[in-house]
Amino acid sequence: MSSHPLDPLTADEIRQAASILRRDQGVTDRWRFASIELREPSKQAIRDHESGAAFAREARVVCWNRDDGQTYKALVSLTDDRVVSWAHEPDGQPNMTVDEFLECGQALRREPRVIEALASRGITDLDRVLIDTWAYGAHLLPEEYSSRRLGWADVWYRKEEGGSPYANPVSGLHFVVDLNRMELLELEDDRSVEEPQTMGEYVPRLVPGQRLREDIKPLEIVQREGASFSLEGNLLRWQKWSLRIGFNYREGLVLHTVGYEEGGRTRSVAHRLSFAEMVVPYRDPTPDHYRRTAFDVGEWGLGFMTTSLELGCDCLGEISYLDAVLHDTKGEPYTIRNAICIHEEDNAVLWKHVDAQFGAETRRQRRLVVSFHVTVANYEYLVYWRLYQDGNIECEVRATGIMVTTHFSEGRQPPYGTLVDARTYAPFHQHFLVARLDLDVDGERNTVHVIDSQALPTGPDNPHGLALVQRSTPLRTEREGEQDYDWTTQRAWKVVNEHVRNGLGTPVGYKLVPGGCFPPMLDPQSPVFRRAQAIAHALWVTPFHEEERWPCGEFVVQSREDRGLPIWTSQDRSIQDTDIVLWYVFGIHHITRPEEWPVMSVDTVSFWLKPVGFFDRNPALDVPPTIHSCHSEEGQ
Ligand SMILES: [Cu+2]
Repeated sequence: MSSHPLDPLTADEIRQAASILRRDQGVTDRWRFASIELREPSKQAIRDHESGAAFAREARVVCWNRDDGQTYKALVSLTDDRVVSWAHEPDGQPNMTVDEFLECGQALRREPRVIEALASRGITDLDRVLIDTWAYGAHLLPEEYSSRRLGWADVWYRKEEGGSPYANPVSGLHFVVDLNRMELLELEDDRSVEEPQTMGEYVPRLVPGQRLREDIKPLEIVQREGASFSLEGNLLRWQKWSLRIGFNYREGLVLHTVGYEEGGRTRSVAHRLSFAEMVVPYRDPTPDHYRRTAFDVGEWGLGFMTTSLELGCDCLGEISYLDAVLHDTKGEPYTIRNAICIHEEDNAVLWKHVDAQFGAETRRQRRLVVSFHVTVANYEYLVYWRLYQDGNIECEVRATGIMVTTHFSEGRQPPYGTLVDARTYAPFHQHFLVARLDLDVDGERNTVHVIDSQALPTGPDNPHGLALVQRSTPLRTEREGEQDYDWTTQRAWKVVNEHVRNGLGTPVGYKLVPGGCFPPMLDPQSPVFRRAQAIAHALWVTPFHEEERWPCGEFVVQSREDRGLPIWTSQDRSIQDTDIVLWYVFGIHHITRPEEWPVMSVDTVSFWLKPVGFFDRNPALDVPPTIHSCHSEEGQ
């Protein structure tokens, strides 16, 4: 039973949504369910619920018929047990699914041409072969197959039991597959590169001569009285913060209705925070890599790729976990145990001053962390949303896992990557993340200002050339909302509510402090850039629209162009004093390093949302000292 309109779909609700479509729309066993998710209620419906109104439950479903390849989008009322709408999507190729990934690997392992190609390279133990299937972009689809649902696959090989497949690329061997028929269409086999002797293992027993460090003593996090947050269903409360945890197949973790309590009432900061897309172009035009342009959110789904977390490994201390419920392509629900981790962390000093006469006053900083991890084939992304006692919100992403590598012939290393092992390089690539930030700063009527620092020229009022001012320019339309980072002005963006003033008389606001943003560095004509125009800017601002959720378009598998942000914003709607959504593009410009082989230590990027005049003064003055001596009045 769901107890709040924002709770993710339950297993029963997923089952019900699928069975309604089987009953009423002729969805048969030849169909696949690509996605079944909650249709989230409107802000009004949430407010109505808070004043006691009943709420209805609806599911959004995307499914397709494998026989004719046609895609349909449905809206299903679970409350009324009926189909609300059913629409054919002639140009829609649904997201890739885990079932297809697994079935494709199995089908190819049974395929005589594949068995023969592997045998000719001395690979006969098929249990040690890993076949990774990737999605295509429309521009690279072979013409004769352009109407099909296509995957292309590369091949990896475990040299020994328990060994890493990504240690050993089977260079030059690729398959093109019809995913609806699980039929091998093309086999590309270039054996011109001889396999080098490499060592790509990271599990200790497989690393030659590996001795583990012996000088690490246990570090334990103990909270004898338990953690200081509470979790009732999906409602999370910690100190003055409150929010609801959501989860879906595509964005994975979603934070809803993030608020901070002040003066006995909850002040809204954000209605919804999530990752709406991730684009990973490999910047290597050689035959092994030119198709490698992953849209990890739109093609695969961060939810579907979410992995279970383990206490003491992924999270340390007093942890609460939430499970996630998703579904397979038959519409059968399954549970990802411990999908979301919630815990508190000590984060060194929050504030401090040493008074010459009376000594130090020091407060330790706590933060509440809500996190989840995804594994997308060779790579993992670890996502941490952190709430701080002084109203700050930090969003951190860590990339780890195993880099894609490829072999080359003696003396022929391509310039598009870094040498990491014998005749082996790791291609350069980029990870662009698009955070969807539906901020509601003290209500829905918000305006974004671009904030630039500017040094004034020397003159009569500024004889020493010291004057620094801040230019605050409201962004009025979607065109103006297309923003790039400017290092020379230390640019940031502030979301203000002109209708709510703080005690100082200025409008309340929250600032997006950019981090980890970089330009796309792509030719405007390059296929991946045409499909991912969303990465052209560091920030986009749109007026809230329920159907505008996916910045590179809803259907990015085999897409030809970006049907998300560039289409929506071409209307050049007003973004002033209205309910707005910020789309922040950041990530990792990954120039690979030898130290990232054979497994990559986390590469970390983050951005912050910080209150600017949201409070009248430091809201964390009331944080108590942890021990007596941190407090000067009694600590002398
Ligand atoms: Cu990377």
